[in-house]
This record gives sequence, C-alpha cells and structure tokens, in this order.
Amino acid sequence: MYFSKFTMLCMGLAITGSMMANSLEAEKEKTETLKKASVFLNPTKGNKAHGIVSFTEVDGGGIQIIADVEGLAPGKHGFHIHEFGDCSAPDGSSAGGHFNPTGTPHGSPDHAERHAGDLGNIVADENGRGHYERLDKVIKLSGPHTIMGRSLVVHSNADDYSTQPTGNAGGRICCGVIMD
Ligand SMILES: [Cu+2]
Ligand SMILES: [Zn+2]
Repeated sequence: MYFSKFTMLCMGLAITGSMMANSLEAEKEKTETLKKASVFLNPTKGNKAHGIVSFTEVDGGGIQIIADVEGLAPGKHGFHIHEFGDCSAPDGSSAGGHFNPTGTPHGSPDHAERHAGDLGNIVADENGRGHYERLDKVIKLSGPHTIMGRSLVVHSNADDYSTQPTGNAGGRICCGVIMD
C-alpha cells in the first residue's frame, strides 16, 4: 500500500480531530452527570425564618453547599440534614433526628467523627440574614448515603458541636425537603 504525503497528512489531521472531539465529548458528559439538589426552607409554626439551599457535586470531589436564609435572630443557628423528608409536623419533629447512616457521634462538620447531617451553623447578621457556604466531603447526592429526599432543618440556637445527639441547638425554626 502506498500513501502520498498528502494522504498521510489528512489521516493525521482526521485522527487528531477525532481525539479532540472525543475528549470534548467526555468533558461534556462529566459536567452533565454532576448532580444538583436544592431545598426551599419554610418556617415551622410560630416562626418566620425561610430560605433556599443548593447542593452541587464538584468535579474533583465533594458537594458545594450554598444557603441563604432570612428572618433569623442575629447569631448562630444549627444547620443540619435530618433523616426524614417530612416537615409536616408544626414543630418540624417529623423530620426525625440528624441524618446519621454511619452510627457516629454528633460533631462539627470538620470533626473526623460526625453525623453525615452535621453541617454546623449558619450565622445571621443584625438584619436576620444568614449566608452559608461549604464544600463538604461527607454528604452524597446518590448511593446508600444520599441526602436526596431527606430534610434540611435550621434551629433557633447555635449547635455547640458536643452535646449528644443534637448539639443542643433548640427548636426547629424552618424545614424543607431536599429534591433534585
Ligand atoms: Cu437539626
Ligand atoms: Zn448531629
């Protein structure tokens, strides 16, 4: 078989072109398979806190959490994922306890041992607005430890990161179910 220089050049370009197309395709697929979820937080009975939280899988690992909540008393408020996606009880008790698939003690989000649902505190300013951001390496948006269909709860008081099993964060002031 004889190939002219021109044929060889064309084949070379075609191969390079298809390799580039393949890697672009792979990149696109990766971005499309990164999962997202969000929650609308509604006040429990007698409270006015409300807000929105988003969860986005990050290329390279972890879930980026971004929350904005308003109607809070200034200061820290416990911020957790609870086991059941049920906010129907007036006091939010239907959401159950902290999501804890590994049977570990309650802690801060940065403790080696924590509930998967332990996301720490959201801090409200003097206008009652709290903003929270965290790249979390424990929660998942799929698989046996998924947070999908569970609930996010904000509390009246600060999570102290040590009192078992709740962090002594007080009542549940707003609640929402995590959905894609
Ligand atoms: Cu909680
Ligand atoms: Zn906990």
